[in-house]
Amino acid sequence: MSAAWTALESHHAAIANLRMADEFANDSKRATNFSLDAAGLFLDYSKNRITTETKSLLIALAREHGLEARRNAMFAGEHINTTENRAVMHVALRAGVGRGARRFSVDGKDVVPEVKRVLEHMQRFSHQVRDGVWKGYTGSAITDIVNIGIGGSDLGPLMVCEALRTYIPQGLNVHFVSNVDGAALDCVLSSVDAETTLFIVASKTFTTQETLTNATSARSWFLENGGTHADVAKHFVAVSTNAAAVAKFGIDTANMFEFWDWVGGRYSLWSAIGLSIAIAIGMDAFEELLAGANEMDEHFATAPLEKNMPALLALVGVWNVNFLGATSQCVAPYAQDLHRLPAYLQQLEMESNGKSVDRDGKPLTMASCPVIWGEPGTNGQHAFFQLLHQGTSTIPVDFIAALHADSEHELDASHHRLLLANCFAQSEALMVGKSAEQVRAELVAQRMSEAEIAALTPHKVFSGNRPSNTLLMSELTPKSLGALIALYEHKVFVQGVIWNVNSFDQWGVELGKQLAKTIDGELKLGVVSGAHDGSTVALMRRALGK
Ligand code: G6Q
Repeated sequence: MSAAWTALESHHAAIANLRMADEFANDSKRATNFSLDAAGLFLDYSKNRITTETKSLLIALAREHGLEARRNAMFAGEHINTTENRAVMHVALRAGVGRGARRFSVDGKDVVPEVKRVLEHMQRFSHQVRDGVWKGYTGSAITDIVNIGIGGSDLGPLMVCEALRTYIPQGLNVHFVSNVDGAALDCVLSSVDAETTLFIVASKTFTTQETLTNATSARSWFLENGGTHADVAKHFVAVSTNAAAVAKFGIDTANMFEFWDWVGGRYSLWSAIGLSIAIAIGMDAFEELLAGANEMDEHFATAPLEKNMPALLALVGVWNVNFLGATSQCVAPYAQDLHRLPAYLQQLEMESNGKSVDRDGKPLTMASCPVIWGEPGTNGQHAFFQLLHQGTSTIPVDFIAALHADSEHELDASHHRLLLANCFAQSEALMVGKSAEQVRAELVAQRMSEAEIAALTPHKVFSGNRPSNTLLMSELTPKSLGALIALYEHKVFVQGVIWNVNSFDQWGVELGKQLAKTIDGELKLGVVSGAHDGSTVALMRRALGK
Protein backbone atom coordinates (compact mmCIF):
# COMPACT_ATOMS: atom_id res chain seq x y z
CA MET A 1 0.00 0.00 0.00
CA SER A 2 1.20 3.52 -0.74
CA ALA A 3 2.16 5.96 2.01
CA ALA A 4 -0.97 8.04 1.38
CA TRP A 5 -3.15 4.93 1.60
CA THR A 6 -1.60 3.97 4.95
CA ALA A 7 -2.07 7.54 6.18
CA LEU A 8 -5.73 7.37 5.18
CA GLU A 9 -6.16 4.09 7.07
CA SER A 10 -4.77 5.64 10.27
CA HIS A 11 -6.89 8.73 9.72
CA HIS A 12 -9.96 6.56 9.22
CA ALA A 13 -9.32 4.85 12.56
CA ALA A 14 -8.85 8.24 14.22
CA ILE A 15 -12.17 9.65 12.99
CA ALA A 16 -14.18 6.43 13.17
CA ASN A 17 -16.71 8.05 15.48
CA LEU A 18 -17.14 11.23 13.47
CA ARG A 19 -20.74 12.43 13.32
CA MET A 20 -21.43 14.70 10.39
CA ALA A 21 -24.13 16.52 12.34
CA ASP A 22 -21.53 17.51 14.97
CA GLU A 23 -19.15 18.68 12.26
CA PHE A 24 -21.86 20.94 10.85
CA ALA A 25 -22.67 22.24 14.33
CA ASN A 26 -19.01 23.03 14.99
CA ASP A 27 -18.17 24.57 11.63
CA SER A 28 -20.53 27.09 10.09
CA LYS A 29 -18.45 27.06 6.89
CA ARG A 30 -18.55 23.30 6.33
CA ALA A 31 -21.14 23.49 3.53
CA THR A 32 -19.11 26.18 1.75
CA ASN A 33 -15.78 24.46 2.29
CA PHE A 34 -17.01 21.17 0.91
CA SER A 35 -18.80 22.41 -2.18
CA LEU A 36 -17.88 23.94 -5.52
CA ASP A 37 -19.19 25.16 -8.87
CA ALA A 38 -17.87 24.04 -12.25
CA ALA A 39 -19.20 24.14 -15.81
CA GLY A 40 -22.65 25.21 -14.62
CA LEU A 41 -22.93 22.45 -11.99
CA PHE A 42 -22.83 22.75 -8.23
CA LEU A 43 -21.55 19.88 -6.10
CA ASP A 44 -22.16 19.74 -2.36
CA TYR A 45 -20.07 16.91 -0.87
CA SER A 46 -20.27 18.21 2.70
CA LYS A 47 -22.64 15.42 3.78
CA ASN A 48 -19.83 12.86 3.76
CA ARG A 49 -17.91 11.49 6.72
CA ILE A 50 -14.89 13.61 5.96
CA THR A 51 -12.84 16.41 7.51
CA THR A 52 -10.42 18.88 5.98
CA GLU A 53 -7.69 16.38 6.75
CA THR A 54 -9.54 13.60 4.94
CA LYS A 55 -9.72 15.82 1.87
CA SER A 56 -5.98 16.64 2.01
CA LEU A 57 -5.07 12.99 2.44
CA LEU A 58 -7.29 11.94 -0.46
CA ILE A 59 -5.70 14.57 -2.67
CA ALA A 60 -2.27 13.37 -1.57
CA LEU A 61 -3.37 9.86 -2.56
CA ALA A 62 -4.39 11.12 -6.01
CA ARG A 63 -1.03 12.87 -6.43
CA GLU A 64 0.85 9.80 -5.25
CA HIS A 65 -0.99 7.79 -7.91
CA GLY A 66 0.09 10.33 -10.53
CA LEU A 67 -3.42 11.55 -11.31
CA GLU A 68 -2.31 14.76 -13.00
CA ALA A 69 0.20 12.97 -15.23
CA ARG A 70 -2.31 10.23 -16.11
CA ARG A 71 -4.98 12.83 -16.91
CA ASN A 72 -2.52 14.71 -19.12
CA ALA A 73 -1.61 11.46 -20.86
CA MET A 74 -5.27 10.91 -21.77
CA PHE A 75 -5.63 14.45 -23.13
CA ALA A 76 -2.35 14.01 -25.04
CA GLY A 77 -3.75 10.99 -26.89
CA GLU A 78 -1.36 8.43 -25.41
CA HIS A 79 -2.43 4.81 -25.72
CA ILE A 80 -3.64 4.57 -22.13
CA ASN A 81 -5.97 1.70 -23.01
CA THR A 82 -3.02 -0.65 -22.96
CA THR A 83 -4.78 -4.00 -23.34
CA GLU A 84 -6.32 -2.82 -26.60
CA ASN A 85 -3.40 -0.53 -27.47
CA ARG A 86 -5.67 2.46 -28.05
CA ALA A 87 -5.82 6.14 -27.22
CA VAL A 88 -8.85 7.30 -25.19
CA MET A 89 -9.96 10.52 -26.76
CA HIS A 90 -13.67 11.08 -26.24
CA VAL A 91 -12.63 14.54 -25.02
CA ALA A 92 -11.57 15.35 -28.61
CA LEU A 93 -15.17 14.76 -29.75
CA ARG A 94 -16.21 17.73 -27.64
CA ALA A 95 -13.37 19.89 -28.94
CA GLY A 96 -15.11 20.20 -32.32
CA VAL A 97 -17.34 22.82 -30.72
CA GLY A 98 -14.90 24.14 -28.12
CA ARG A 99 -13.23 27.48 -28.48
CA GLY A 100 -10.08 26.39 -26.63
CA ALA A 101 -6.67 26.28 -28.21
CA ARG A 102 -5.98 22.73 -27.03
CA ARG A 103 -4.78 20.32 -29.72
CA PHE A 104 -6.00 16.74 -29.79
CA SER A 105 -3.67 14.37 -31.59
CA VAL A 106 -3.66 10.63 -31.83
CA ASP A 107 -0.45 9.03 -33.16
CA GLY A 108 0.78 12.45 -34.24
CA LYS A 109 -2.38 13.33 -36.19
CA ASP A 110 -4.69 16.19 -35.21
CA VAL A 111 -8.08 14.49 -34.95
CA VAL A 112 -10.27 17.59 -34.60
CA PRO A 113 -10.64 18.21 -38.39
CA GLU A 114 -11.98 14.63 -38.74
CA VAL A 115 -14.33 15.20 -35.81
CA LYS A 116 -15.60 18.39 -37.43
CA ARG A 117 -16.06 16.68 -40.80
CA VAL A 118 -18.31 14.01 -39.24
CA LEU A 119 -20.19 16.67 -37.24
CA GLU A 120 -20.89 18.48 -40.52
CA HIS A 121 -22.14 15.24 -42.08
CA MET A 122 -24.42 14.75 -39.07
CA GLN A 123 -25.60 18.34 -39.35
CA ARG A 124 -26.53 18.05 -43.04
CA PHE A 125 -28.29 14.77 -42.52
CA SER A 126 -30.16 15.73 -39.36
CA HIS A 127 -31.39 18.95 -41.00
CA GLN A 128 -32.61 16.99 -44.03
CA VAL A 129 -34.52 14.56 -41.85
CA ARG A 130 -35.97 17.17 -39.51
CA ASP A 131 -36.92 19.51 -42.37
CA GLY A 132 -38.63 16.72 -44.30
CA VAL A 133 -36.14 17.02 -47.17
CA TRP A 134 -35.00 13.44 -46.67
CA LYS A 135 -37.86 11.42 -48.13
CA GLY A 136 -38.89 7.83 -47.66
CA TYR A 137 -39.59 5.56 -50.63
CA THR A 138 -43.08 6.95 -51.21
CA GLY A 139 -41.91 10.56 -51.03
CA SER A 140 -43.15 11.08 -47.46
CA ALA A 141 -41.05 12.75 -44.78
CA ILE A 142 -39.56 10.71 -41.94
CA THR A 143 -41.62 10.65 -38.75
CA ASP A 144 -39.94 7.82 -36.82
CA ILE A 145 -36.29 7.16 -36.06
CA VAL A 146 -35.34 3.69 -34.82
CA ASN A 147 -31.86 3.37 -33.32
CA ILE A 148 -30.72 -0.23 -33.40
CA GLY A 149 -27.68 -0.73 -31.17
CA ILE A 150 -26.76 -2.15 -27.79
CA GLY A 151 -24.58 -1.25 -24.79
CA GLY A 152 -22.58 1.87 -25.55
CA SER A 153 -24.38 2.19 -28.88
CA ASP A 154 -27.73 2.43 -27.12
CA LEU A 155 -27.62 3.52 -23.48
CA GLY A 156 -26.10 6.97 -24.03
CA PRO A 157 -28.33 8.10 -26.91
CA LEU A 158 -31.39 6.63 -25.18
CA MET A 159 -30.62 8.33 -21.89
CA VAL A 160 -30.00 11.70 -23.57
CA CYS A 161 -33.11 11.53 -25.78
CA GLU A 162 -35.20 10.79 -22.69
CA ALA A 163 -33.51 13.54 -20.68
CA LEU A 164 -34.05 16.12 -23.43
CA ARG A 165 -37.45 14.91 -24.63
CA THR A 166 -38.85 18.45 -24.44
CA TYR A 167 -36.44 19.43 -27.24
CA ILE A 168 -37.89 16.83 -29.63
CA PRO A 169 -40.41 18.40 -32.03
CA GLN A 170 -43.95 17.10 -32.11
CA GLY A 171 -44.46 14.61 -34.88
CA LEU A 172 -40.96 13.15 -34.60
CA ASN A 173 -40.69 9.92 -32.62
CA VAL A 174 -37.44 8.31 -31.56
CA HIS A 175 -37.29 4.62 -30.65
CA PHE A 176 -34.48 2.42 -29.37
CA VAL A 177 -34.14 -1.30 -29.96
CA SER A 178 -31.31 -3.06 -28.18
CA ASN A 179 -32.42 -6.40 -26.77
CA VAL A 180 -32.19 -9.39 -29.10
CA ASP A 181 -35.49 -10.53 -27.57
CA GLY A 182 -37.79 -10.15 -30.58
CA ALA A 183 -40.33 -8.49 -28.29
CA ALA A 184 -38.21 -5.32 -28.31
CA LEU A 185 -38.17 -4.95 -32.09
CA ASP A 186 -41.73 -6.17 -32.46
CA CYS A 187 -42.95 -3.55 -30.01
CA VAL A 188 -41.41 -0.75 -32.08
CA LEU A 189 -42.27 -2.14 -35.52
CA SER A 190 -45.91 -2.51 -34.57
CA SER A 191 -46.07 1.23 -33.91
CA VAL A 192 -44.33 2.58 -37.03
CA ASP A 193 -44.91 2.76 -40.76
CA ALA A 194 -42.23 1.53 -43.19
CA GLU A 195 -42.79 4.54 -45.49
CA THR A 196 -41.85 7.06 -42.83
CA THR A 197 -39.31 5.20 -40.68
CA LEU A 198 -35.56 5.65 -40.68
CA PHE A 199 -33.40 2.94 -39.08
CA ILE A 200 -30.02 3.92 -37.68
CA VAL A 201 -27.89 0.82 -37.24
CA ALA A 202 -25.39 1.90 -34.60
CA SER A 203 -22.49 -0.45 -34.01
CA LYS A 204 -18.84 0.44 -33.60
CA THR A 205 -17.66 -2.99 -34.71
CA PHE A 206 -20.68 -3.92 -36.86
CA THR A 207 -20.20 -7.48 -35.65
CA THR A 208 -22.42 -7.42 -32.55
CA GLN A 209 -24.82 -10.36 -32.83
CA GLU A 210 -27.81 -8.68 -31.19
CA THR A 211 -27.57 -5.55 -33.34
CA LEU A 212 -27.04 -7.40 -36.60
CA THR A 213 -29.90 -9.78 -35.81
CA ASN A 214 -32.24 -6.86 -35.06
CA ALA A 215 -31.04 -4.90 -38.12
CA THR A 216 -31.52 -7.92 -40.39
CA SER A 217 -35.05 -8.47 -39.07
CA ALA A 218 -35.85 -4.77 -39.44
CA ARG A 219 -34.70 -4.88 -43.05
CA SER A 220 -36.85 -7.98 -43.75
CA TRP A 221 -39.83 -6.20 -42.18
CA PHE A 222 -39.15 -3.17 -44.37
CA LEU A 223 -39.07 -5.35 -47.50
CA GLU A 224 -42.27 -7.12 -46.46
CA ASN A 225 -44.00 -3.80 -45.85
CA GLY A 226 -43.69 -2.16 -49.24
CA GLY A 227 -40.00 -1.26 -49.49
CA THR A 228 -37.76 -2.69 -52.20
CA HIS A 229 -34.02 -3.41 -52.10
CA ALA A 230 -33.44 -0.15 -53.98
CA ASP A 231 -35.34 1.72 -51.24
CA VAL A 232 -33.17 0.39 -48.39
CA ALA A 233 -30.71 3.29 -48.80
CA LYS A 234 -33.48 5.78 -47.97
CA HIS A 235 -34.43 3.99 -44.78
CA PHE A 236 -31.23 2.50 -43.35
CA VAL A 237 -28.12 4.39 -42.34
CA ALA A 238 -25.20 3.15 -40.28
CA VAL A 239 -22.91 4.48 -37.60
CA SER A 240 -19.72 2.46 -37.40
CA THR A 241 -15.95 2.26 -37.60
CA ASN A 242 -16.23 -0.75 -39.92
CA ALA A 243 -17.06 0.39 -43.48
CA ALA A 244 -16.50 -3.06 -45.00
CA ALA A 245 -19.05 -4.72 -42.70
CA VAL A 246 -21.55 -1.89 -43.29
CA ALA A 247 -21.25 -2.35 -47.07
CA LYS A 248 -21.58 -6.13 -46.67
CA PHE A 249 -24.80 -5.63 -44.73
CA GLY A 250 -26.15 -3.68 -47.71
CA ILE A 251 -26.06 -0.12 -46.40
CA ASP A 252 -24.64 2.46 -48.81
CA THR A 253 -21.39 3.70 -47.21
CA ALA A 254 -22.35 7.21 -48.35
CA ASN A 255 -24.95 6.90 -45.59
CA MET A 256 -22.44 5.75 -43.03
CA PHE A 257 -21.35 8.03 -40.21
CA GLU A 258 -17.90 7.16 -38.98
CA PHE A 259 -16.04 7.32 -35.76
CA TRP A 260 -12.72 5.96 -34.60
CA ASP A 261 -11.17 3.25 -32.47
CA TRP A 262 -10.10 5.86 -29.90
CA VAL A 263 -13.76 6.29 -28.92
CA GLY A 264 -14.82 3.62 -26.43
CA GLY A 265 -18.39 2.32 -26.75
CA ARG A 266 -19.60 3.70 -23.42
CA TYR A 267 -17.91 7.02 -24.19
CA SER A 268 -19.39 7.34 -27.66
CA LEU A 269 -22.63 9.30 -27.41
CA TRP A 270 -20.63 12.40 -28.40
CA SER A 271 -19.59 10.81 -31.69
CA ALA A 272 -21.76 9.81 -34.65
CA ILE A 273 -23.30 7.27 -32.24
CA GLY A 274 -25.23 10.38 -31.13
CA LEU A 275 -26.88 10.69 -34.56
CA SER A 276 -30.27 9.74 -33.11
CA ILE A 277 -29.79 12.51 -30.52
CA ALA A 278 -28.82 15.06 -33.18
CA ILE A 279 -31.91 14.24 -35.24
CA ALA A 280 -34.17 14.20 -32.19
CA ILE A 281 -33.12 17.44 -30.50
CA GLY A 282 -31.52 19.18 -33.49
CA MET A 283 -27.86 19.77 -34.26
CA ASP A 284 -27.69 23.07 -32.38
CA ALA A 285 -28.81 21.40 -29.17
CA PHE A 286 -26.47 18.46 -29.82
CA GLU A 287 -23.61 20.94 -30.10
CA GLU A 288 -24.72 22.51 -26.81
CA LEU A 289 -24.45 19.06 -25.25
CA LEU A 290 -20.89 18.82 -26.58
CA ALA A 291 -20.14 22.35 -25.36
CA GLY A 292 -21.28 21.48 -21.83
CA ALA A 293 -19.01 18.44 -21.81
CA ASN A 294 -16.16 20.49 -23.26
CA GLU A 295 -16.50 22.99 -20.43
CA MET A 296 -16.24 20.18 -17.89
CA ASP A 297 -13.24 18.75 -19.79
CA GLU A 298 -11.43 22.08 -19.54
CA HIS A 299 -12.25 22.29 -15.85
CA PHE A 300 -10.98 18.74 -15.27
CA ALA A 301 -7.83 19.38 -17.29
CA THR A 302 -6.89 22.64 -15.61
CA ALA A 303 -8.40 23.05 -12.12
CA PRO A 304 -6.13 22.17 -9.20
CA LEU A 305 -7.22 18.92 -7.56
CA GLU A 306 -8.39 20.82 -4.47
CA LYS A 307 -11.01 22.54 -6.64
CA ASN A 308 -11.52 19.88 -9.28
CA MET A 309 -15.09 18.59 -9.32
CA PRO A 310 -14.54 15.20 -11.01
CA ALA A 311 -11.48 14.55 -8.83
CA LEU A 312 -13.32 15.41 -5.61
CA LEU A 313 -16.43 13.42 -6.54
CA ALA A 314 -14.19 10.45 -7.32
CA LEU A 315 -12.06 10.74 -4.19
CA VAL A 316 -15.07 10.97 -1.89
CA GLY A 317 -16.31 7.81 -3.65
CA VAL A 318 -12.96 6.10 -2.99
CA TRP A 319 -13.22 7.12 0.68
CA ASN A 320 -16.69 5.62 0.92
CA VAL A 321 -15.74 2.37 -0.84
CA ASN A 322 -12.25 1.69 0.44
CA PHE A 323 -12.35 3.15 3.93
CA LEU A 324 -16.03 3.10 4.94
CA GLY A 325 -16.69 -0.20 3.18
CA ALA A 326 -19.53 0.85 0.87
CA THR A 327 -20.15 -1.82 -1.75
CA SER A 328 -22.81 0.01 -3.69
CA GLN A 329 -23.60 3.55 -4.76
CA CYS A 330 -27.13 4.79 -5.36
CA VAL A 331 -27.83 7.47 -7.97
CA ALA A 332 -31.12 9.28 -7.43
CA PRO A 333 -31.95 11.89 -10.04
CA TYR A 334 -34.75 14.13 -8.80
CA ALA A 335 -35.72 14.67 -12.42
CA GLN A 336 -38.06 12.25 -14.14
CA ASP A 337 -36.45 13.02 -17.49
CA LEU A 338 -33.17 11.61 -16.13
CA HIS A 339 -34.83 8.26 -15.45
CA ARG A 340 -32.31 6.37 -17.60
CA LEU A 341 -29.29 8.06 -16.02
CA PRO A 342 -28.74 5.33 -13.40
CA ALA A 343 -28.72 2.64 -16.12
CA TYR A 344 -26.32 4.71 -18.19
CA LEU A 345 -24.00 5.27 -15.22
CA GLN A 346 -24.20 1.59 -14.39
CA GLN A 347 -22.46 0.81 -17.66
CA LEU A 348 -20.12 3.78 -17.51
CA GLU A 349 -18.83 2.99 -14.04
CA MET A 350 -19.19 -0.77 -13.75
CA GLU A 351 -17.89 -1.67 -17.21
CA SER A 352 -15.01 0.76 -16.78
CA ASN A 353 -13.88 0.01 -13.25
CA GLY A 354 -15.45 -3.38 -12.49
CA LYS A 355 -12.02 -4.99 -12.62
CA SER A 356 -10.02 -7.16 -10.23
CA VAL A 357 -6.54 -6.92 -11.73
CA ASP A 358 -4.42 -3.79 -12.04
CA ARG A 359 -2.97 -2.34 -15.22
CA ASP A 360 -0.08 -4.79 -15.00
CA GLY A 361 -2.40 -7.75 -14.59
CA LYS A 362 -1.71 -8.19 -10.89
CA PRO A 363 -4.63 -8.93 -8.51
CA LEU A 364 -6.01 -5.83 -6.81
CA THR A 365 -5.46 -5.63 -3.08
CA MET A 366 -8.36 -3.23 -2.52
CA ALA A 367 -12.01 -3.07 -3.57
CA SER A 368 -12.70 -1.38 -6.93
CA CYS A 369 -15.99 -0.22 -8.46
CA PRO A 370 -19.08 -0.51 -6.26
CA VAL A 371 -22.44 -1.60 -7.67
CA ILE A 372 -24.12 1.44 -9.23
CA TRP A 373 -27.89 1.53 -9.16
CA GLY A 374 -30.79 3.88 -8.67
CA GLU A 375 -34.14 5.26 -9.73
CA PRO A 376 -35.56 8.74 -9.92
CA GLY A 377 -36.81 10.47 -6.82
CA THR A 378 -39.36 10.84 -5.50
CA ASN A 379 -40.37 7.33 -6.64
CA GLY A 380 -37.41 5.67 -4.93
CA GLN A 381 -38.53 7.10 -1.60
CA HIS A 382 -41.64 4.96 -1.75
CA ALA A 383 -39.67 1.86 -2.59
CA PHE A 384 -36.05 1.22 -1.62
CA PHE A 385 -35.16 4.30 0.41
CA GLN A 386 -36.23 2.38 3.51
CA LEU A 387 -33.01 0.38 3.21
CA LEU A 388 -30.93 3.52 2.62
CA HIS A 389 -32.25 5.02 5.87
CA GLN A 390 -32.45 2.00 8.15
CA GLY A 391 -30.73 -0.93 6.39
CA THR A 392 -27.62 -2.64 7.73
CA SER A 393 -25.28 -1.36 5.01
CA THR A 394 -24.01 2.12 4.29
CA ILE A 395 -24.99 3.10 0.77
CA PRO A 396 -23.85 6.53 -0.37
CA VAL A 397 -26.33 8.41 -2.55
CA ASP A 398 -25.79 10.94 -5.33
CA PHE A 399 -28.79 13.26 -5.41
CA ILE A 400 -29.11 15.11 -8.71
CA ALA A 401 -31.59 17.92 -9.31
CA ALA A 402 -32.33 20.96 -11.45
CA LEU A 403 -33.27 24.10 -9.54
CA HIS A 404 -35.82 25.12 -12.13
CA ALA A 405 -38.25 23.09 -14.18
CA ASP A 406 -38.14 23.42 -17.96
CA SER A 407 -39.59 26.91 -18.36
CA GLU A 408 -41.72 26.09 -21.37
CA HIS A 409 -43.24 22.97 -19.95
CA GLU A 410 -43.57 24.01 -16.35
CA LEU A 411 -46.78 22.90 -14.74
CA ASP A 412 -47.91 24.49 -11.55
CA ALA A 413 -44.71 25.57 -9.75
CA SER A 414 -45.72 23.50 -6.74
CA HIS A 415 -44.60 20.32 -8.55
CA HIS A 416 -41.04 21.46 -8.78
CA ARG A 417 -40.96 22.96 -5.32
CA LEU A 418 -42.19 19.70 -3.85
CA LEU A 419 -39.65 17.74 -5.88
CA LEU A 420 -36.75 19.83 -4.59
CA ALA A 421 -38.10 19.79 -1.04
CA ASN A 422 -38.06 16.00 -1.14
CA CYS A 423 -34.58 15.87 -2.61
CA PHE A 424 -33.14 18.11 0.09
CA ALA A 425 -35.15 16.38 2.83
CA GLN A 426 -33.74 12.97 1.91
CA SER A 427 -30.09 13.97 2.20
CA GLU A 428 -30.88 15.80 5.42
CA ALA A 429 -32.68 12.76 6.85
CA LEU A 430 -29.84 10.40 5.85
CA MET A 431 -27.32 12.65 7.56
CA VAL A 432 -29.20 13.87 10.65
CA GLY A 433 -31.20 10.73 11.41
CA LYS A 434 -33.51 10.57 14.41
CA SER A 435 -32.33 9.59 17.88
CA ALA A 436 -34.16 7.40 20.41
CA GLU A 437 -34.75 10.51 22.54
CA GLN A 438 -36.42 12.31 19.64
CA VAL A 439 -38.56 9.30 18.84
CA ARG A 440 -39.53 8.97 22.48
CA ALA A 441 -40.51 12.62 22.72
CA GLU A 442 -42.75 12.27 19.67
CA LEU A 443 -44.43 9.15 21.03
CA VAL A 444 -44.95 10.72 24.43
CA ALA A 445 -46.62 13.67 22.69
CA GLN A 446 -48.92 11.14 20.99
CA ARG A 447 -49.88 9.91 24.50
CA MET A 448 -48.60 6.38 23.99
CA SER A 449 -48.10 4.08 26.94
CA GLU A 450 -44.58 3.38 28.21
CA ALA A 451 -44.86 -0.21 27.00
CA GLU A 452 -45.86 0.91 23.50
CA ILE A 453 -43.08 3.49 23.44
CA ALA A 454 -40.49 0.91 24.45
CA ALA A 455 -41.67 -1.52 21.80
CA LEU A 456 -41.88 1.01 18.99
CA THR A 457 -38.81 3.19 19.59
CA PRO A 458 -36.11 0.94 18.05
CA HIS A 459 -38.15 0.68 14.84
CA LYS A 460 -38.46 4.44 14.51
CA VAL A 461 -34.82 5.34 15.17
CA PHE A 462 -32.72 6.52 12.21
CA SER A 463 -29.00 6.11 12.82
CA GLY A 464 -28.21 8.96 10.43
CA ASN A 465 -24.61 9.80 9.51
CA ARG A 466 -25.21 8.26 6.09
CA PRO A 467 -23.21 9.89 3.27
CA SER A 468 -24.53 11.63 0.19
CA ASN A 469 -23.58 14.15 -2.48
CA THR A 470 -25.95 16.67 -4.00
CA LEU A 471 -25.44 17.85 -7.56
CA LEU A 472 -27.47 20.81 -8.75
CA MET A 473 -27.88 22.50 -12.08
CA SER A 474 -29.97 25.51 -12.88
CA GLU A 475 -32.10 23.72 -15.47
CA LEU A 476 -31.84 20.42 -17.31
CA THR A 477 -30.59 21.63 -20.70
CA PRO A 478 -28.32 20.07 -23.34
CA LYS A 479 -25.45 22.06 -21.89
CA SER A 480 -25.93 21.10 -18.26
CA LEU A 481 -26.55 17.49 -19.24
CA GLY A 482 -23.30 17.46 -21.25
CA ALA A 483 -21.40 18.77 -18.25
CA LEU A 484 -23.07 16.24 -15.94
CA ILE A 485 -22.18 13.25 -18.11
CA ALA A 486 -18.59 14.46 -18.58
CA LEU A 487 -18.33 14.92 -14.81
CA TYR A 488 -19.13 11.24 -14.28
CA GLU A 489 -16.82 10.16 -17.12
CA HIS A 490 -13.92 11.95 -15.45
CA LYS A 491 -14.94 10.67 -12.02
CA VAL A 492 -14.59 7.16 -13.45
CA PHE A 493 -11.19 8.09 -14.86
CA VAL A 494 -9.94 9.35 -11.50
CA GLN A 495 -11.18 6.30 -9.64
CA GLY A 496 -9.52 4.09 -12.26
CA VAL A 497 -6.25 5.88 -11.52
CA ILE A 498 -6.61 5.31 -7.78
CA TRP A 499 -7.51 1.64 -8.21
CA ASN A 500 -4.86 1.42 -10.93
CA VAL A 501 -7.14 -0.42 -13.36
CA ASN A 502 -7.58 0.00 -17.11
CA SER A 503 -10.93 1.81 -17.20
CA PHE A 504 -11.20 1.51 -20.96
CA ASP A 505 -11.30 -2.18 -21.78
CA GLN A 506 -14.14 -4.63 -21.04
CA TRP A 507 -12.83 -8.17 -21.40
CA GLY A 508 -15.40 -9.32 -18.86
CA VAL A 509 -18.15 -9.27 -21.48
CA GLU A 510 -16.33 -11.63 -23.85
CA LEU A 511 -16.74 -15.06 -22.26
CA GLY A 512 -20.54 -14.98 -22.29
CA LYS A 513 -20.51 -13.87 -25.94
CA GLN A 514 -18.25 -16.81 -26.90
CA LEU A 515 -20.36 -19.37 -25.07
CA ALA A 516 -23.61 -17.92 -26.45
CA LYS A 517 -22.29 -18.46 -29.97
CA THR A 518 -21.57 -22.12 -29.26
CA ILE A 519 -24.90 -22.70 -27.52
CA ASP A 520 -26.84 -20.89 -30.25
CA GLY A 521 -25.12 -23.06 -32.87
CA GLU A 522 -26.11 -26.21 -31.02
CA LEU A 523 -29.69 -25.06 -30.41
CA LYS A 524 -29.99 -24.28 -34.10
CA LEU A 525 -28.91 -27.83 -34.99
CA GLY A 526 -31.03 -29.30 -32.20
CA VAL A 527 -28.05 -31.00 -30.55
CA VAL A 528 -26.46 -30.71 -27.12
CA SER A 529 -22.78 -31.51 -27.09
CA GLY A 530 -21.07 -32.99 -24.08
CA ALA A 531 -18.88 -29.91 -23.82
CA HIS A 532 -21.13 -28.22 -21.22
CA ASP A 533 -21.65 -28.64 -17.49
CA GLY A 534 -24.63 -30.66 -16.24
CA SER A 535 -26.82 -27.66 -15.51
CA THR A 536 -26.27 -26.09 -18.92
CA VAL A 537 -26.90 -29.41 -20.68
CA ALA A 538 -30.20 -29.79 -18.81
CA LEU A 539 -31.26 -26.22 -19.63
CA MET A 540 -30.46 -26.70 -23.31
CA ARG A 541 -32.36 -30.00 -23.40
CA ARG A 542 -35.37 -28.28 -21.90
CA ALA A 543 -35.19 -25.53 -24.53
CA LEU A 544 -35.08 -28.21 -27.23
CA GLY A 545 -37.96 -30.11 -25.65
CA LYS A 546 -35.75 -33.20 -25.17
C1 G6Q B 1 -18.91 -0.29 -24.32
C2 G6Q B 1 -18.86 -1.70 -24.68
C3 G6Q B 1 -20.14 -2.27 -25.21
C4 G6Q B 1 -20.42 -1.94 -26.68
C5 G6Q B 1 -21.53 -2.87 -27.18
C6 G6Q B 1 -21.90 -2.59 -28.60
O1 G6Q B 1 -17.99 0.35 -23.93
O2 G6Q B 1 -17.79 -1.92 -25.50
O3 G6Q B 1 -21.27 -1.88 -24.47
O4 G6Q B 1 -20.77 -0.61 -26.83
O5 G6Q B 1 -21.10 -4.20 -27.04
O6 G6Q B 1 -20.81 -2.73 -29.45
P1 G6Q B 1 -20.88 -2.27 -30.94
O7 G6Q B 1 -21.09 -0.79 -30.97
O8 G6Q B 1 -19.56 -2.66 -31.55
O9 G6Q B 1 -22.05 -2.98 -31.56
